[in-house]
Amino acid sequence: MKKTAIITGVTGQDGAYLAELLLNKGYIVHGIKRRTSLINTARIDHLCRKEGEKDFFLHNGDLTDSTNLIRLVQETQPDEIYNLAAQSHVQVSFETPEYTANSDALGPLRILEAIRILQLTEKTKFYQASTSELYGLVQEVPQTERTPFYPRSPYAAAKLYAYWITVNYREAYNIYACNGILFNHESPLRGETFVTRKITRGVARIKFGLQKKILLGNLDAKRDWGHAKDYVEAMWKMMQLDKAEDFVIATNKTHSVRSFVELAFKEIGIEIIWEGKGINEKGINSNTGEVLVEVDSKFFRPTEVDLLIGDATKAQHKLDWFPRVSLSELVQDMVASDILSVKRDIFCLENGFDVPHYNEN
Ligand code: NDP
Ligand code: GDR
Repeated sequence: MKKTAIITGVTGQDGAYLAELLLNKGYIVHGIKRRTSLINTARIDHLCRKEGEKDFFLHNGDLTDSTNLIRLVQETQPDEIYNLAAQSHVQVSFETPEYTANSDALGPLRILEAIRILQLTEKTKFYQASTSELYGLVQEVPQTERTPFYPRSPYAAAKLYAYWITVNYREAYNIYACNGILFNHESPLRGETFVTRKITRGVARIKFGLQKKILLGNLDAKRDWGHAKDYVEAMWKMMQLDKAEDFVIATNKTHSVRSFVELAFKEIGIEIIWEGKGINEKGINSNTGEVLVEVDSKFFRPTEVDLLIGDATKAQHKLDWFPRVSLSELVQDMVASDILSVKRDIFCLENGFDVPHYNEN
C-alpha cells in the first residue's frame, strides 16, 4: 500500500525537492499550490510531466483558507502532511506583517484543526517547517533544541506561534506533530531574493556583462548554510519515528554574507578585496579595481539576526542524519546553475526574445 502525503508550498524550493524525494520513495503526493497570475510551477514541472506519472497531483489552495484545507485533507486522507508553505521572506514580513501572521502562524493551526476535526489524529502525521529565525537575538551558540527563542521579525514571531501550536496539538490531542528547526538551506532552486541566490545570480550575470554590481545589505550577518537536498531528507526522517519530536537541522558551521560573496566570485576566477566601512564598504575586483559589490541601506532590516550556528547532534543520533554538501560545494552548484541560466538568457536576447527583468529586492 502506497503512503499518501500532502505537501503545502510544493512550488517552493523545499517543496520541489521533497516532492521528488517522496515520489522516489513510492508515495502518492498531493501538492497544494496557490493561484498566481503567472504560472508558478517551474520548480516542479519535471514532476508533472513525467511520462505515465500518476502519483503526483496538484491542487489549488491557500493556507489562509481553512475550507479548502479541510476539504483536501478529507479527500486525500493523508498519512503525512508537510507544511512548507509560508510567506518565507524575513524582510518582506516587516512590510506585510499581518499577512505573514495569517499564513505562517494561523496556516499551520488550520491544518492541525483539519486533522482534529476530521478525526485523523491517529492516522495523519504533521511536519511543521520551523526555523532557526526563532533564535533571533543570540542567547547561546551553537543553538540546540533547548536554546531559548527570541524572534526578531514578524516572520519569526509568526513561526514562533506555529512552533508552539505544533507542540501543543501533539501534547493535547496526541497528534504525531513535529517541528524541524531548519537552519538556512539553499540550492539552485532558492528564490532569487534570498541573499545566497541573489549573490550567485549576480555573479553569473556579471560574468556575462548583464549586470555591473551586486547591491547588498548587512555583510556581517552570519548564517549556517546547508544544501536543501540534504535538508528535505531530514524532514522525511523526522516523520518516520515512533514518537514525534523536534529537531535542529544544521551544518554546525557559520559564515558571513561577506565570505559567501568571496566564495561565489572565486567560482568565476575573481578575488574580491574589501574597502571602506559600514554603508561605504565596497567589494572590489583585486585585478581590475572594478567595484562589484556595494552596500545599500534599503536591504537592512529594522531588527537583524546576527549569528546563527546550529548543533544537530540530536538529529545525528536519533535520525542518523548528516549534512553531505559543504558550503563550497553548495556555492559551486549554485553558481554553475546560474551560469547556465544566464547563457540561456543570452541565447534568447541574441535571438530577439525578451528575458525576465532583474528585480533587486
Ligand atoms: P519558498 O519561499 O521557496 O516556498 C514557499 C512556498 O509557500 C511556495 O510554494 C509559496 O508559493 C507557498 N506559499 C506562500 N504563501 C502561501 C499561502 N498563503 N498559501 C499557500 N502557499 C503559500 O520557501 P522554502 O522552500 O525555502 O522554505 C519552505 C518552508 O521552510 C517555509 O515555510 C520557510 O519559512 C521554512 N524554512 C525555510 C528555510 C530555508 O532556509 N529555506 C529554513 C527554515 C525554515 P509560491 O510559489 O506561489 O510563492
Ligand atoms: P534569512 O535569509 O533572513 O536568514 O531567512 P536571507 O537570505 O534573506 O538573509 C540572510 C542574511 O543576509 C543578509 N543580507 C541580505 N538578505 C537579503 N535577502 N538580501 C540582501 O540583499 C542582503 N544583504 C544582506 C540579511 O540581512 C540576513 O542577515 C531565510 C529564509 O529562508 C527564512 O524563511 C528561513 O526561516 C531562514 O532563512 C532560516
